[in-house]
Amino acid sequence: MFDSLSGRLQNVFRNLRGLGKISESNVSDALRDVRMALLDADVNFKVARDFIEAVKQKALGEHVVQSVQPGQQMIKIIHDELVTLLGSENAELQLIGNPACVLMCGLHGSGKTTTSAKLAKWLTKQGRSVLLVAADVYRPAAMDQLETLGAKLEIPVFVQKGETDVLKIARDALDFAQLQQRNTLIFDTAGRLQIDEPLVQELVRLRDLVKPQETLLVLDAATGQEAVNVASHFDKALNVTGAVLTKLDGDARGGAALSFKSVVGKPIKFMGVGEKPEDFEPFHPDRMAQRILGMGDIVTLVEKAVEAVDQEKAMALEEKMRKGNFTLDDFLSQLRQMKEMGPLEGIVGMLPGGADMLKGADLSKSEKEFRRMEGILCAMTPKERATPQLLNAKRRQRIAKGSGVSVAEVNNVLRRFDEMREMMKKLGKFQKMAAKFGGKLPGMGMPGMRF
Ligand SMILES: Nc1nc2c(ncn2[C@@H]2O[C@H](COP(=O)(O)OP(=O)(O)OP(=O)(O)O)[C@@H](O)[C@H]2O)c(=O)[nH]1
Ligand SMILES: [Mg+2]
Repeated sequence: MFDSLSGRLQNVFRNLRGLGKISESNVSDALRDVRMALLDADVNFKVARDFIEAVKQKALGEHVVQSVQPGQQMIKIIHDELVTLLGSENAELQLIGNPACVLMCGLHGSGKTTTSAKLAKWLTKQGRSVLLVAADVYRPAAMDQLETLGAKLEIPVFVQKGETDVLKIARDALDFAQLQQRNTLIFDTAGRLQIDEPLVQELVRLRDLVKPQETLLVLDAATGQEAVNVASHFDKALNVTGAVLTKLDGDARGGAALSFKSVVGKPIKFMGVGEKPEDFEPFHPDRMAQRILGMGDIVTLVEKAVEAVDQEKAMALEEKMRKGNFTLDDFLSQLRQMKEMGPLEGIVGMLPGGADMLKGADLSKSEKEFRRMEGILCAMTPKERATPQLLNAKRRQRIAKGSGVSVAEVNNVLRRFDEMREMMKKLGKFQKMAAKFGGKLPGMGMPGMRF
């Protein structure tokens, strides 16, 4: 799904990650690449232009959060804007009334019949009693196709073979639904190669008769920008309530998905991701943005980091570490901050590639160890934490007793602390060096994240 767009944006992000500062010129460079990627994905040029402008305004205007690298912040801005572009939130179907009617419309081959069946299955799972209505009177095989699909899913299909009056079919279907106590009707209509007046007129008459709560435009995601023109036409004539994007499992470049909401102003409600009835999902703009950006859930991670870390403290800590003044008190507050960010598994899972990292690791062990370390550190007096040299054998024994562990474990924590302090001194030097080369070390202001 959107492989090419995804790959290009991820390249831009790779460069952005190392960004030490957000400035007009480096933002412009990155955004030029983003714009090209969008245009190549067949996104409407006005949509691409507005998108870039919005990101730029935010990037240059945004208060820089100290604990997050500027490049990462920029990635988050692009992500958020992409979510807005895709529609912000999942838009649910509004099916009030009994019966509730759904009218499917769209071009020839866009997936109306398949989607009608998928939606029928989905709504049946939600507890609705659905009646599929074969309202395509032009293609002889169309009614058979819907009938077969309905039979497979064990969902009734209203068919009047040979009938050419769509309005008559619709009236009879409504009567039949009442008789059979079906509370939801899905009308599968005919498609055309191009949108034309007779088709539109027929759909308008059908709509006026059945008064659907939902008029869904079925859009083939592979159609690119052209899909947006089609969508505008359908919307003008029928005032659609939303779209279903189909064939997202293919090599769709993404243009239709990314342009629809902002050009037509209606939400994408569902997506089709395969030919089978179960290849169908509600459309979630945020999840889609994350898929396109292929970034795990770095956004949530940045948000959590911003919430959990007191920024001034974090900076003071970094300073201390560079100078080698890191104390056991600092060690303790680091442990606690990490705990505030939530379970380790959650944090690692959100990092790009984190899911792979998690496969072999036993993080519950690390978490237990964290807790034990915290217990040991808490059993020390503030004076001992500030001046670890005070910790002679007698004091270590007292601490072990106080925290319910062996002296060896207390020694172990202290050894790790020493190692960490050493590592940090080195890291401080290394960070300075890396900065010279434009690189940046991971850790987001939280050194000591070792799993
Ligand atoms: N891979 C994939 N194929 C799909 C999807 N949705 C529909 N198709 C396929 O697209 C083709 C056309 O689907 P139909 O449902 O017949 O399209 P239609 O809009 O009803 O076509 P007409 O009635 O001729 O206008 C079929 O071969 C479907 O199996 C999808 O989400 N993914
Ligand atoms: Mg059809």
